[in-house]
Amino acid sequence: MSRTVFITGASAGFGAACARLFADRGDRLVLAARREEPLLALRDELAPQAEVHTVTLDVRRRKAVQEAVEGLPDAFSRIDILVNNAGLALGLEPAHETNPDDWDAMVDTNIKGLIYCTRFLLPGMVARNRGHIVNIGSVAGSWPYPGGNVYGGTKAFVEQFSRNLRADLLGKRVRVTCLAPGMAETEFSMVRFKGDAERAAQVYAGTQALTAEDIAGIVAWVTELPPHVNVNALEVMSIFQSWGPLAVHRP
Ligand code: NDP
Ligand code: 8X3
Repeated sequence: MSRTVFITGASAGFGAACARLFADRGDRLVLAARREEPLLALRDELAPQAEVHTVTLDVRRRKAVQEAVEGLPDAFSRIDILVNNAGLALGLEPAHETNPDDWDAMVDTNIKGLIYCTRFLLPGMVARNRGHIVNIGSVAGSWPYPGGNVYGGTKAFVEQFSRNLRADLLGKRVRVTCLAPGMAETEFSMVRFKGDAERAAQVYAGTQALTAEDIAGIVAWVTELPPHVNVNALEVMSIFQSWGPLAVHRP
């Protein structure tokens, strides 16, 4: 049975890969991001397979999110799956050296954007007693690393918000999953390092990171489990990534 899937951050990376995979499944798509051009290119690419509605949207703007949801054309208005994926890291400096504008942008996108999309799409799911919200967290939400400061904090929020949504939704047929990927090669590092392509490439050099398609496959899988099965949280890494030891300062 075809589903209607709302994907934020669909212009690149995980979001675009999710769009391609859900389109393969025959689902109807609402694709949202700030950049219109890649969204339209994706819509044209997927047109032979899927009905696609694009929304040029900055998820940080609460009113714009509300208007986008309320303005969905009728055929796209009953959202079955929300992939809350739009997000970013900016910078890797220690906390005392960061640009506070970067902190604002991460909080506004990764936390506030995600809760706005949830808040405006969830009532329809509850009313129809049918839905699934897949929130994209990160290993950075559980495992600290130098320079992860606010980015990791925003992803810890996503984890706990996801659990609290489950608590609120007990008794409803609305599922919530928090998927926490490790290092994956997308535009993520280009964004984090503000267009420094060489520094971004170094993140993935000499190893095999996860791909956007790996993550899309997992997103699709959790939505295709029997309706009573809720994957609450899932952490996934490339086999080439693991944890470091606790740090000790020895002056
Ligand atoms: P990309 O940079 O490739 O994609 C990020 C997407 O988010 C883009 O489509 C971008 O679109 C969108 N986006 C960013 N800000 C906004 C905004 N204000 N409003 C709407 N859309 C926005 O990164 P990934 O695909 O890797 O990242 C997707 C998610 O996965 C993020 O939440 C990230 O934190 C998380 N993640 C990434 C990991 C990685 O290693 N790659 C690992 C763990 C988690 P546009 O610029 O057009 O608005
Ligand atoms: C992205 C993974 O480890 O770069 O969320 O923070 S990491």
